[in-house]
This record gives sequence, structure tokens and C-alpha cells, in this order.
Amino acid sequence: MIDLYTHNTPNGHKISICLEELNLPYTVKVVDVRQGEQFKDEFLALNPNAKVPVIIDHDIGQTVFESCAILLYLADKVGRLMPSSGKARWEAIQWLFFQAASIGPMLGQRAHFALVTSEKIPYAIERYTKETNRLYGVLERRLKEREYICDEYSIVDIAHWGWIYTAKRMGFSFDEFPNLIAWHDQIATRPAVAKGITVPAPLPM
Ligand SMILES: N[C@@H](CCC(=O)N[C@@H](CS)C(=O)NCC(=O)O)C(=O)O
Repeated sequence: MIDLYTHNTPNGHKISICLEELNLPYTVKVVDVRQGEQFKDEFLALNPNAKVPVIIDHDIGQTVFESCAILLYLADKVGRLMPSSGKARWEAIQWLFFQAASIGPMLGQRAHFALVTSEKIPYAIERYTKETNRLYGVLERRLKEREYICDEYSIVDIAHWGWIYTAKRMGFSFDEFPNLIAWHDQIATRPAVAKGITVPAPLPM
């Protein structure tokens, strides 16, 4: 059995979607990051970086933090949603790192400066809007005549999807990125994705 420490956020949704796709039973442990629960000693013992998501796989007593590391762990545990070897695996790993290093942090900063903070700093908003749109362009070109980011639906799509879903929901424009939106809308129809984004119960934006 797996414990999932999470909140209603794009990084948390990656893992609930993946667990649903893999049909793995799991128990949800909500960590309310708005209330600072990620800084409690019990949670810091699981992730010294004080961020959700984290899993504990009680089958083998393994704790894993960092959402893309968790995705890799789960895919390898079941032997699905990730190529097992060779060039295809390295191709998937590079796109997974692209999500972790660029899409997540840059979209997060854009949302923070454009929507969250009451102090509006034009330089910061412009910088992250430009960089986010540049990154959307990378995915837009990758998804030209291609159904998924890698050859088959994989944890790479799951890793990216929650961030695009959230940005769309927050009202950011995707008019210039039709391939990206077609990819998003198609993945949204998957039952595991529809279920995964309800875990934990959605909070108001
Ligand atoms: N690189 C980390 C980022 C995790 C992250 O930023 N989690 C956010 C929620 S999406 C969080 O826990 N925020 C609480 C905080 O920053 O204090 C991952 O992919 O797991």
C-alpha cells in the first residue's frame, strides 16, 4: 500500500493521476501547504525540502520525494507508462527533466507574479510570461503531428499535463498553441486523469 502526501496542486496531481492510471491502491494524506503543514517536523522527516508530493511505499519501506522521481518510481514499480530501456527511455527521461526544471518552476513563477502576489511587478510578470510562452512553443513544436510528448502516452505526459491544465484554468491564453491544447484536451478525457485531479478534493482557486 502507498501513502500519498499531497495537496490540490499541479505537482500533487501528477502523482494521483499516475496512481490512478496504474491502478495502484493508495491512501491520501493531505498536507495543507497554505497552512504551513509542510514545515512540521513529521513532514520534514519525509522531505527535507518541505514540498508535496511525497510517497511512502509500504510494500518495501521506500519514501520518495520530488514529483518526477515519484513518477519514475511508480512507472518502474509496475513496468508501465515509461520505456524500460534504450533510446526511448533516455528520450523520456530528458523530457521529464525538462518538465521538472523548466515547465514547473517557470509556470509557477508566472502564476505567482501575475496572480498570487498583491504587489504587481511589471518586470517579473513580463519575464515569466515571455519565458512561459517560449516553453509552450517548445511543446507546441514537439506535439506537431504527434499524439504524445514521447512515442506513447507516458509519465512524461502526466508530468506536463497538470501544469497546462492549471495554467488554462487560471485563464492564461493558449491561442497560439493549438497542438498543445489539442494534446491537453485529449488527455483530459482519460478516466484516470479525470479522477486524479479530484484528489484531494479541489480547493477554490
Ligand atoms: N520540484 C518539486 C516541487 C514541489 C512543489 O513546489 N510543491 C508545492 C506544491 S505544487 C509545495 O509543496 N509548496 C509549498 C511551499 O513551497 O512551501 C516537485 O516536483 O515535487
